[in-house]
Amino acid sequence: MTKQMPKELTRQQYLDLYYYMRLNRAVEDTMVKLFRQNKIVGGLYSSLGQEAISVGTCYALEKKDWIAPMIRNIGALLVKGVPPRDIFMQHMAKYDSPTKGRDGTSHFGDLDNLHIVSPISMLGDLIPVMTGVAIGGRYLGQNIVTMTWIGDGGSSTGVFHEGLNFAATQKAPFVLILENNLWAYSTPVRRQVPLENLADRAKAYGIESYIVDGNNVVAVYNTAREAVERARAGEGPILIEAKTFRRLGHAQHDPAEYVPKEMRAHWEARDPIALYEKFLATEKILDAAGKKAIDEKLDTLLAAEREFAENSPMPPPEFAEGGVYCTGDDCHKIRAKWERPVAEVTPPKSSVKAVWTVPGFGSGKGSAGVEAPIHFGDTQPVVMEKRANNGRPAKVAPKPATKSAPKKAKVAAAGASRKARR
Ligand SMILES: Cc1ncc(C[n+]2csc(CCOP(=O)(O)OP(=O)(O)O)c2C)c(N)n1
Ligand SMILES: [Mg+2]
Repeated sequence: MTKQMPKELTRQQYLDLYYYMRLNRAVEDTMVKLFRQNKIVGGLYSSLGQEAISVGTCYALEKKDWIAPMIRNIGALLVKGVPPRDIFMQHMAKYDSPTKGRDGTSHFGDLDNLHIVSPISMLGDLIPVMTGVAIGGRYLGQNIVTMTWIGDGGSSTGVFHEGLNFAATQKAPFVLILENNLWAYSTPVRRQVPLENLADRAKAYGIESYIVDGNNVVAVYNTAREAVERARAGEGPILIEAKTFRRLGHAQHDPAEYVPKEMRAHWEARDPIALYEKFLATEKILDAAGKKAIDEKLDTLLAAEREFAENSPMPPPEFAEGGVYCTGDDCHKIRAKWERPVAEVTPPKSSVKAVWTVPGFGSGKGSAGVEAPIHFGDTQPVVMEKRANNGRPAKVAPKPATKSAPKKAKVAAAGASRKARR
């Protein structure tokens, strides 16, 4: 399904999308300067030309929702509320950075406040992780949606398929954004996927998908918003393919001379910020004075954030000795934020009824033969009929629950009840 551009945002929302795309680009431009000055430790990746995707998708989430960004999703970090100084310091391995200089690029998260799971470099691995966060949230009655991003290249990893299948069978409230920027390092998408539309990968798992122009921020936002709402309502995971182009090389070291000139020219003429500025001017949402005010706001903000980052010290040398292996509470405390009483969700009482139930994905029998609030192969007959035959009636009735059903059947939980939805 391809989305159009309905005019249904408020003036402030239109302006927010513009501001965050500009901020995304300005933060990355600043980091290119820092890189050239040898102040960035390690590689530097760019989302030039892809800002509409990170910004438009993350802007569709609510504060309580969870994201796990990848290397080209600085825009999503900014929309979630990460200050530019943290991004600068993280790339510069400074002592005041979120990881205190122990890790680089965007390898940091914020589990307590902003609900950001740190990126995992192994492409695709965030899909099962964010599926887990989604079903964990559902179990705890949080009504959250989780989101992560994957590239065209990453969509060919095994874990992409395992993860999406897992998300689909669990009806996880999870939205996956597939940024098809036509290149994976120097490999063109045509050479690594025999599909015109990568959204078609969703068909293998019986889930919904959308295709959207990744350079049109309003279309991206509207599509993501619809997907997020559907996932939150219990419809299961949704895949969105955003079609775009990687304007720079894989990272700063890569001049990307393998990209045909005509292809580059075609996409440079479709810059998402320039296109959006035209739209905002036509719709009389942003005039020259408004644009100048945003220019100045960004200049002031980034000068201050950069100064703070540059003045932050490097970690003391002896700091390198610690934290290699977690030593428990003196390293970092891991505390679950239970929204249900701990006793209720841990053994021996953990088979208590789920807060929500997803229609068609409800209770089954646990190993003890009693009703448990989760299915592990103990699915209701009507569900099996639908799934096994693409909605047509099944010829064979599904097997009843067996005694060998795993013990875990009692522990985890199923989905969302209408009661808990907001
Ligand atoms: C499982 C795995 N294989 C290989 C790599 C090395 N690697 C990092 S980025 C990349 C290319 C990714 O291309 P794509 O998924 O299209 O994302 P893009 O860089 O275009 O945003 C590769 C091969 C990795 N990180 N993880
Ligand atoms: Mg790619």
